[in-house]
Amino acid sequence: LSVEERLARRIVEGSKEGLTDDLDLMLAAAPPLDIINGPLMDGMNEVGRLFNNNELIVAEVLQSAEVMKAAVAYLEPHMEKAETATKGKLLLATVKGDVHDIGKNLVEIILSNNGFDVVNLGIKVPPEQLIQAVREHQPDMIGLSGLLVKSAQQMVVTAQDLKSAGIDLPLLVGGAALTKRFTLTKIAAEYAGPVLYAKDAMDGLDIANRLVS
Ligand code: B1M
Repeated sequence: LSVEERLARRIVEGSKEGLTDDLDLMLAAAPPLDIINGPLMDGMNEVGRLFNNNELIVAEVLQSAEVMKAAVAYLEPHMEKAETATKGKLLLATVKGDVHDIGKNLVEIILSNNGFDVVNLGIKVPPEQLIQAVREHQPDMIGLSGLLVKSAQQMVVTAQDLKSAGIDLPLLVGGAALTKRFTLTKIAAEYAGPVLYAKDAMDGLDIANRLVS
């Protein structure tokens, strides 16, 4: 097996054995983000496929997620860090009812490495908590993540609640169940400020940079 195949397989099998050795091998030739977006995401997507086919149980998916998290944590110190003054503050959360946080945490890592101050509220964050955090932290933008189909709908509800609370900060949304179309037709329709869809964490950084420039 190639090193890429071995890494993807470790994610699928939920095994950390030899993980850092292979990450070191890959780091010699590729930047950390390419490793995440390449073999590690391939592994996660395969986990999703197998889970969907009832070939994996939740406990196994959780183990895969642990390996993914360990790999990202190992790669983080190797990521490029821009030496800039703080560009702005992002309030970040996985929406109510959703526990998926790997993508959200990737957004946190990438934005904070690139000059943003990120306040990560964690998972299953209800709109009330978000509204309170906006008042407390005075962010420049809000980032919502959600992977479940019902989370896309929860983003609509969250946008409505934010609007009712008089909040119109730019809303950055992302996650596997979302599409640009849903964002524009359903979420933006219920919100007072701009709503921007990010297909991945790097896209999120590009959008955040544009928002503060
Ligand atoms: Co869950 N899960 N899961 N799961 N899980 C999915 C999402 C699923 C598609 C799997 C499947 O069936 N094929 C499916 C959703 C089905 C649906 O709604 N259509 C699913 C399900 C059903 C469930 C449960 C309901 C299972 C159950 O209990 N019966 C349950 C839900 C619990 C809940 O939330 N209430 C559940 C639980 C779990 C685990 C806890 C076991 C674990 C999560 C662990 C964790 O996150 N700490 C887990 C995992 C790991 C997955 C899959 C396999 C992988 C997700 C992942 O981490 N991907 C996933 C299948 C899949 O996505 N292929 C699946 C890697 C990560 C880097 O990608 O988060 O998409 P992602 O982030 C991307 C982009 O989306 C984007 O950037 C990242 C890339 O750079 N992005 C943003 C994300 N957020 C962003 C925010 C931004 C910008 C970009 O700006 C703010």
